[in-house]
Amino acid sequence: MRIVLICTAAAALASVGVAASDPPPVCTAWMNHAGHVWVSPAGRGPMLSNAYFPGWPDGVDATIHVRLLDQNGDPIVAYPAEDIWLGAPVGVPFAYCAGGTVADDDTDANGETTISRPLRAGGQVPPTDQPRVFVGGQPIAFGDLPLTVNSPDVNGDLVVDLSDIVFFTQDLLGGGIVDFRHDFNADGVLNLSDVVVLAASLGDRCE
Ligand SMILES: [Ca+2]
Ligand SMILES: [Ca+2]
Repeated sequence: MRIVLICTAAAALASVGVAASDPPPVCTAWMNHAGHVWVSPAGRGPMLSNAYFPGWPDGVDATIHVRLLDQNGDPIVAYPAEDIWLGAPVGVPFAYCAGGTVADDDTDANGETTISRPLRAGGQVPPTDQPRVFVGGQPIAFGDLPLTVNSPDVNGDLVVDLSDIVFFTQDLLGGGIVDFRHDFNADGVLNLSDVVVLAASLGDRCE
């Protein structure tokens, strides 16, 4: 039987009169380093544990860590990986394949797991937004995740095809202003390195 875990902010519970002595499960997500990844529906992009960050040519570990504790502060062990995934708030143009952004493993003895594998996804999480971890379908209330995402699937329909290339051409001819959505390696330049990613990803779709 699948457990449904509702991780609700304590402040929100207080507002509806739930006693402070009966706190909700505490679900936390964090990253030890900010980073950037490009993603494709086929999972062709880099691992979060080897993400891009300006000035760090060897990559950074932008793994997302998740910890689930119950009302008593004890770890929630073996919570299923497929019920923990990375998404984004409403309005952020980030799309993902079914199961394409789930946790690496079920939660361990400390109630912890990670999200580090290449995401099977498309669209963007621009610097003005942040992704969000969902547990049992509910967004984790407390989580600061400085991760940006872009994709050769620019329009986020989870297929990389000619309709996406149109956007690239627009950006390339746009007067030298690098559009975030096509600077796949986050180096502030739109050049052959980014073209290579787009070309290699043509035809990618969810499996
Ligand atoms: Ca597309
Ligand atoms: Ca670039």
